[in-house]
Amino acid sequence: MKISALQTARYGYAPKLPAILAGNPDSIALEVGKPTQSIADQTELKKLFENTYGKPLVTFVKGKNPEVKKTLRVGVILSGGQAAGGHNVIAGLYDGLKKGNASSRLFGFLGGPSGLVEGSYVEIKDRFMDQYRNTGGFDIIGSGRTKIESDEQVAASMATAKKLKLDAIVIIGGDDSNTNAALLAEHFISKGSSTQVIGVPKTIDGDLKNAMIETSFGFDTATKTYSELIGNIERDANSAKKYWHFIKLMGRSASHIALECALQTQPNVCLISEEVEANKMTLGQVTDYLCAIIAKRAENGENFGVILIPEGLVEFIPEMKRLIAELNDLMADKADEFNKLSGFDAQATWLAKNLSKASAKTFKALPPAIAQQFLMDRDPHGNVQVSRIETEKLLISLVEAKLATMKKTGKFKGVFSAYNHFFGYEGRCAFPSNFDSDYCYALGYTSFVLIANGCTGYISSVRNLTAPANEWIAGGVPLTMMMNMERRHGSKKPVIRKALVELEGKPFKALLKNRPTWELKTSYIYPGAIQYYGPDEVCNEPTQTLLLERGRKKKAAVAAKKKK
Ligand code: FBP
Repeated sequence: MKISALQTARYGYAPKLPAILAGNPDSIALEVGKPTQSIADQTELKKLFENTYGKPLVTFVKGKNPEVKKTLRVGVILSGGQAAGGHNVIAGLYDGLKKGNASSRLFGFLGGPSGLVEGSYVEIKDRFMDQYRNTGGFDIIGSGRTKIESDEQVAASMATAKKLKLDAIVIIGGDDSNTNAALLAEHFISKGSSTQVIGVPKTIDGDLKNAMIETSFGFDTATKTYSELIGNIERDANSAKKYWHFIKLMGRSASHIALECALQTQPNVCLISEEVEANKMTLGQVTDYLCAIIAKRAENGENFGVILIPEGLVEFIPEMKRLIAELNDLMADKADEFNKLSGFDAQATWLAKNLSKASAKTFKALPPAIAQQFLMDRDPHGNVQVSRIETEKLLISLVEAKLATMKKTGKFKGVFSAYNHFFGYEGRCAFPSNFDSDYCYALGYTSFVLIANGCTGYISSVRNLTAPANEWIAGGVPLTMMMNMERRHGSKKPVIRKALVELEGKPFKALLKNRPTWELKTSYIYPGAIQYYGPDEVCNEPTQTLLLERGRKKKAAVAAKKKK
């Protein structure tokens, strides 16, 4: 098989490891913290997670632990959307297992969680693993979005674990998949299975984070890839000086990706869904805001610009949010009736009768092509598939209409010509940046250490990420600590809380501070492509979000010298 020169070169990249993981696995001990609490709804969650609720935080420290030398049999699952670095999580887990004991074995479940339910797997061995080191994608074993929920699915998963004599299963996924990992860990214990379950924080969306999980893997590579593309478009816009580019960016509900890309590229506008919601902005007000900037730039002779739109925006506009919530409930509660309707016209007539008056009006006002996108199948977790709603096109059509009115009254004197873009899939399978290569390998290795120490119901945690990799801190966080109760598919369910953009947080404040300048004065930054070889500031820089949230950590040795 022919492979690219970069792929060949990346096979030779040795991920940097935290010092604690660099030695022999039997010299790692666990420092066990105090029992933990869930972030909310403690009483309900305690009842639901009788066996796994409230476990302590664990941190790896130097010590002795000959236990890690035992032979282990582990299964691994890639769950949900692709994120750069997944292959390295598996590589870190594989190398850890083999370092602990060369007879340990790793099985990869094919096609996501359904591979566990159906008992479809492949054994990962040296040659197979080596083809995927430091590469993007999830093609090593594939991924999927099946949710292991029903009693039958849990029983089938247990049967697979029993057949393969699995000591543990590692689930590499986002908030929903890690919620699934927590449920599975609990089910396994309550049904007498000794198979442990460990989660790994994956998602380009960057919304699986908290005090102990500083970022999810894939966010770094995805935002750098999109920022390269945005920078290229900015330079084109500033050269041609005749187009407005409306760029929707993946990220589901949270606007972390859009915000990070804005900090990297300084576009004219970056909408932040969480801010739109806080200010209760209607779709009309969002349109007015964009038109005001377009008109002002036109006055300066600049009939061009770049606007970033977070994928989940429509979910945060009050009237749209209400509409989506009603649609979700209706499509779940009256699924039989809804599924019998043939064609959009029949659906629209049925919805006009079943939606509230306000939502029916909102739905009717949408261009039919966009309205249809609101009715597409929900994902297995009951979420509307926001990546399929063409918000960028919707905004262009609303802006066009408004500017035409403004032109008549002399409030807009420029010309408006727009292009729409959607960047999502372009960034999920890029070669992982050095950061993601290192972080993922460390996360995989950490899962091995957690398993070898008998942990279950934990998520692998690697922290202190703005310090050099050898100073990263590794350990485990109880999954129940990150949970609360939320409404899904029409009823209350235990879930890991999504981290949305904090309006009091430093990344958003950095945008706020610069916004007035970026809106009117062309201030674009062109980050260029991800670099894998070269000086630190070119190829090892973490995201702006991480740097602003955590602060830049100096090398410990340098910091100690300065203190003296
Ligand atoms: P995860 O939450 O599973 O990591 O998915 C991330 C994501 O890329 C979202 O940003 C996007 O909305 C969604 O997946 C698209 O899903 P699909 O790959 O099924 O089209």
